[in-house]
Amino acid sequence: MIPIPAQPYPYALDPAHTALVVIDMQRDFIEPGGFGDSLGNDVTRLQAIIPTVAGLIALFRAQGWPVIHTREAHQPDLSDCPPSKIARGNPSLHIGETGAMGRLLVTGEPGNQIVDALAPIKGEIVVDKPGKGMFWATGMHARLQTMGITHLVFAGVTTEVCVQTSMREANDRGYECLLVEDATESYFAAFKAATIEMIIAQGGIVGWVTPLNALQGAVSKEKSDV
Ligand code: TIU
Repeated sequence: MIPIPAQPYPYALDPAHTALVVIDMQRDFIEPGGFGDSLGNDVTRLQAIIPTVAGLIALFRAQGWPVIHTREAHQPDLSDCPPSKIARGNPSLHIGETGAMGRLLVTGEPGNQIVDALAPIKGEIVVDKPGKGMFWATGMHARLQTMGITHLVFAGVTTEVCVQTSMREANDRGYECLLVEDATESYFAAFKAATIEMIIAQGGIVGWVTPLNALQGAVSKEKSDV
């Protein structure tokens, strides 16, 4: 086990059984003209974490630990999108309608892709999820169990929506969850802060939180000690 300095107390990272989950770092949430923009959000807030997420992915790739990328994505016929989700939010464009980057939140469209700077490489898992959480209707739990994964490190957007939902789903399935706090962002600074507080409250009721440099430092120390 590699002890990672974290809140509310050190996280024991199991190097043989840990995967990184990068949630929804898609153009639809991060660039103008996508789904996030259609809901009235300032999408430029999310762009700032791209270098930190890239550093986190690089750490996992260097160790040979699994990297999983999720995308919030619906089938072109929207058969996997509840009408309630399409109607929600009084957006300028609805899910499935055509914007500057193609049809919003539809698989295969330019806006639905992960931003170029964080593009998955061969061998990494890319999961299309119709909900906010990574486990709903994805088969991910069985897949992770087959891989022997017990520990999940989280990054991505948005902190209080898809990241928190996925972390809570993972926590209920028995995974030990660590959120990298400078590799996640929200359209609302207060919601990011509140999410972190909620995760670590009550002795880590949902999991642990740490900055990237603490994770990098602990992993490189472990490597130099052996
Ligand atoms: N709207 C918002 O904050 N987020 C989402 O709709 N999806 C994700 O968080 N990926």
